[in-house]
Amino acid sequence: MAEKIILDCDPGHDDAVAILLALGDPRIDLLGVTTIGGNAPLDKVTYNARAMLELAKATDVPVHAGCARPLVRKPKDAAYIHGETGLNGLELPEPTRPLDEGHAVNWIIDTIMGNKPNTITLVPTGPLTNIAMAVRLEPRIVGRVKQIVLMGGAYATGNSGPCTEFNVQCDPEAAHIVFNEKWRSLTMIGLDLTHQALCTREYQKMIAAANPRLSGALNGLMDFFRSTYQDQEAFPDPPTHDPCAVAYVIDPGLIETRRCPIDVELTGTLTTGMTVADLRAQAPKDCTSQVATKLDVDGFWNLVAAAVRNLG
Ligand code: PIR
Ligand code: CA
Repeated sequence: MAEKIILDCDPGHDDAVAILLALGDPRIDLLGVTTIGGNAPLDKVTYNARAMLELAKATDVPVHAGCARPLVRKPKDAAYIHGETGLNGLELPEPTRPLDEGHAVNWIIDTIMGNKPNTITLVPTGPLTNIAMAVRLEPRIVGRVKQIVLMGGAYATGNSGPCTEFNVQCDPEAAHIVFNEKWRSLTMIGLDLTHQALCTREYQKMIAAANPRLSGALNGLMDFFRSTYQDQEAFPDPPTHDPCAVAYVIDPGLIETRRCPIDVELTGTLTTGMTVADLRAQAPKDCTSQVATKLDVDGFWNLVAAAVRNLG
């Protein structure tokens, strides 16, 4: 039985790859895509999500637009990495499926409450505003969700600041809500893990060769992502963050984790938006949260290539 997931995202080059992985791998049942303002404003990322589904010929998957801004802070974007559209560098087909009606937060709640308990996995790969809103509106979702596997945070080095990761820093109050709920299981796929998922030119060749129809789009995505990552973050190749969270749902054996309490700093002078993971030996071990530490890099890219091949 395929794992039912809700992908809450802000596409974004790596979110786009996460969508393709979720669609192409037979072990995932993508119930719907919800969107959140992050890498680009809400209208742009929502269009991008719909266009990516069109590109993958997955017009049966609903898209619900979520929150346009964080709970407390001013919105910010990541045009310096993803360009003005959020997905600069590739030509996308016009979506044929109209945007689905209903706010993402309501759709997330209705989907979780309308399915059997312990069957739905939440995969947030953008700021956590929608998830926090859903938790406050319907607290029973926390006990009903099978697991939450999120891309966000870092226990060591940040990206948008020395020790802050972009998604959590965008909406730290929302992240604080999400990290402080008693989920059955919460896995933080942070930068500590995703900075290992570099799309080298070799891996890019491999995933592009897996699907001739999508090779132009994949090369467009990765060429743009590589050039901004070289210019803005001094990386040789782009770390492909978001599909790592989907990969963990598909095959947890690809990612090593460590169980630990995690909280979010809201009042630091240098650290607001930092995820503080208590990795001390004496930290309580009765928590349900864990951080991702080590990626099977080859296994990960093989998984992406196989999924892209399946998309036809
Ligand atoms: C990536 C992102 C934002 C800013 C930078 N510099 C790089 C986006 C990605 O889509 C991913 O979900 C997360 N936020 C990584 O911080
Ligand atoms: Ca993202």
